[in-house]
Amino acid sequence: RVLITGGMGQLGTGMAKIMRNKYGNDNVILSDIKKPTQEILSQGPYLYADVLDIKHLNSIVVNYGIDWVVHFSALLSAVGELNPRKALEVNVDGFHNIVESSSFHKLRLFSPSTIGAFGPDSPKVLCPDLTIMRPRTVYGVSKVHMELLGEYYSQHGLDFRSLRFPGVIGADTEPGGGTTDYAVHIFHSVAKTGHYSCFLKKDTRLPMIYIDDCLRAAVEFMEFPSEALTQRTYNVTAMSFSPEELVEEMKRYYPKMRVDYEPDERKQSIAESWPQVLDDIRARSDWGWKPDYDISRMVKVMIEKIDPNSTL
Ligand code: VAH
Repeated sequence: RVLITGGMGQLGTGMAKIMRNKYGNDNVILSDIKKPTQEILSQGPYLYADVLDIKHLNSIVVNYGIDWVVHFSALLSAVGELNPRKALEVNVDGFHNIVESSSFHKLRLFSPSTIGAFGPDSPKVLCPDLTIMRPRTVYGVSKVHMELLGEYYSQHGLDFRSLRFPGVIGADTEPGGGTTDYAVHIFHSVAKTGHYSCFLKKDTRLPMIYIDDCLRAAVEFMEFPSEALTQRTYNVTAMSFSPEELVEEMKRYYPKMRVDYEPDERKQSIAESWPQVLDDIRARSDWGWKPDYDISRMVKVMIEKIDPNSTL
């Protein structure tokens, strides 16, 4: 049985869908502190779970016979800078509870990390798994802490696994408070109005991944035999592009689309502190990671989903 925390966020419902297809509906429990929609409720088991309450987490693990935890609860980069205290609470205290409960009950724990764990001193291009990590955001600091603590517990028996995801792009659910969110918002805005005002400069290059690849990576990685992994934390990536390169690709479907660039100072400086291209060679060689979506396939499927008429 799998427990997914942060179930109402960008990745939770998609993850539940994939895992329910594989392991059965009742074997995947989605949880959050938010009230779910009727649609989410109708798809399978849903629970209130506050990651800040370890007794409650322990009671869920025991009462529902949980074996795996997929821990998605976190505040993202941009929103974390607006409320660092809250970000520390959810991302650090919350993780302390999750890692403690997972270790005590001998669970397999997946907790995503991010390109945000890197900082301006990390290599910009082909940033490897092992390198200088001096993030400048509270989000990044909390994720480095999460990686290190997970790896520490894994020396003492916990089956901890983490992937450093780039910006995740998907049509069904929207990210909340991230720096890479523009690459999702642009599709909705252009479909509605033909226009988008971008909060990053046009040449800000960042690593990205389409949500199906991202979730498949997480499931394949979680299913991989523990002994065959040579590390507990891996980079994964699929593509890198700047807003203007994304616009170029979208113009094949929307030749008349207009984009203005009005960089948000905070988000711009966060984006500039991150690598532009990740090196995920270890994920590819150790457990066979391979993305299916490049920029043109991602743009095509995003537009087909969000604005089906425009691709006719
Ligand atoms: C953010 N999407 O922008 C997140 C992320 C790739 C960075 O973890 O904050």
